Amino acid sequence: MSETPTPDVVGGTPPYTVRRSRQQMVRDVRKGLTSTPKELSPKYFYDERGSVLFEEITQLPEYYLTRSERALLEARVTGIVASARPCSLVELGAGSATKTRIILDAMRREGCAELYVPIDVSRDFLEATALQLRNDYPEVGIVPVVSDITEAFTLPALVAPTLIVFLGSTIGNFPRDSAVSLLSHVAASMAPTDSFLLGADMRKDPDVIRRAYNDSSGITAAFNLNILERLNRELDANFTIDAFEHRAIYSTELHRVEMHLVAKRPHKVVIPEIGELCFREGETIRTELSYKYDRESLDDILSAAGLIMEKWMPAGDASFALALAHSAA
Ligand code: AVJ
Repeated sequence: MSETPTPDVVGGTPPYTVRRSRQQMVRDVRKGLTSTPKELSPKYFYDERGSVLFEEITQLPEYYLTRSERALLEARVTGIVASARPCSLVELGAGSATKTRIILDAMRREGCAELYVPIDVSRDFLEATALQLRNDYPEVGIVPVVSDITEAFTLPALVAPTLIVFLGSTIGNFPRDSAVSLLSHVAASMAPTDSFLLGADMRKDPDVIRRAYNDSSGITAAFNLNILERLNRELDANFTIDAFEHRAIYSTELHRVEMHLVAKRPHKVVIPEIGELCFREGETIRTELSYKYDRESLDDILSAAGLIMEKWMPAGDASFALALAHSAA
């Protein structure tokens, strides 16, 4: 991990990063909505409202992922910290860092909790998370970094060894090749004493998975539609939200959930910096992929990225798994 202080550290936030990310957003949205089929990156789900809606999703009875991973972490964290012996914890896609506290508590018990670096694309949410963590872990250096994890980012100086964690099965948002390239960056930045912990959702009864993305209280639908509300808020688009409906399907061939927004009627949308977009009735915008794994498919991604799995920790009900790895280099 390169050890130069970065301008994206919250608290020292020059306007440049904000401008850059807005221009990037315009480029991404133009590319996605002028391609066939239309698509939008799931990273744009996570504005303040989207991050709050996702927290609500994690509480839903149908959305088993967070509960499964939390129970697994609670059961295995002592062993993970004993073998990784981390003094620094770096988290990709930290969100509210609720599960991370299980790891920080175990590092504290081991008397080696020096530094926590949460990385997330949602600035406001990350600031709120950091504030809370500073209160609860006054002895730990909390250095949040605002960045899209698929982009190059630099980290503050770390106290070795470092444990890098990527939880919540967010790896599932990335098709194999982009997952491998993302993890290759992680592997390339790891010292021989560093470790990597990956959380991934396992393949299971398709109906269980479908229900997790089509919850009966409609929170996932609101989370999905919020991406259009965000384009209205931030790019002055004129999407009519109820002209679209949420759809989440699970492909048992591709082992992935696909989330879409379906146009209920033919209509036009204008985004000033992009132009006029036409939607046919039934045309969709794909907003997210969420791949599901087994041991082989995870081992394949890790080893292709230059990471060697040293611990395979499936949940008792095989619903979720954690994999601890180190760099092959
Ligand atoms: C945060 C990407 C892991 O794919 O399960 C939850 C996001 N999308 N409900 C997932 C999500 C719909 C979630 N990840």
